Amino acid sequence: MKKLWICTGLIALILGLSACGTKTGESAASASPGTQDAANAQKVTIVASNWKFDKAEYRVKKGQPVSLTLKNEQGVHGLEVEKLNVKLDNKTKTKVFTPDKAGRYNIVCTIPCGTDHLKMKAVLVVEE
Ligand SMILES: [Cu+2]
Repeated sequence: MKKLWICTGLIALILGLSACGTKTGESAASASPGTQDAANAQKVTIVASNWKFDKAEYRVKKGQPVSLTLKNEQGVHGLEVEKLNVKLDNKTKTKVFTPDKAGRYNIVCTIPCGTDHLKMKAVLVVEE
């Protein structure tokens, strides 16, 4: 019986922690009043260099607009979020979209950028 309580406690703790983790992402999207979607969007910036994206995973919430920006810090890279039809490059650096399905979406580089082009991969995690 005691074991069960410990388990429940652990689960509550884990849930609490993950809730905190997502809060930080939300607070980054501080909205300026008077504008719609783009202002309320969860802002995510992906920084690309030779030959990687700055994070392995980028997290957003399902059903809320996402303003996704590509920043080329070194070299020229593009990106595509597979299955979400989001493509960014130096011409289109930011796109606002609303993921309506939770899941993991691969992010790949779309511009043949050199030696380790094929290693440029990350994941957009859309959380419930
Ligand atoms: Cu590339």
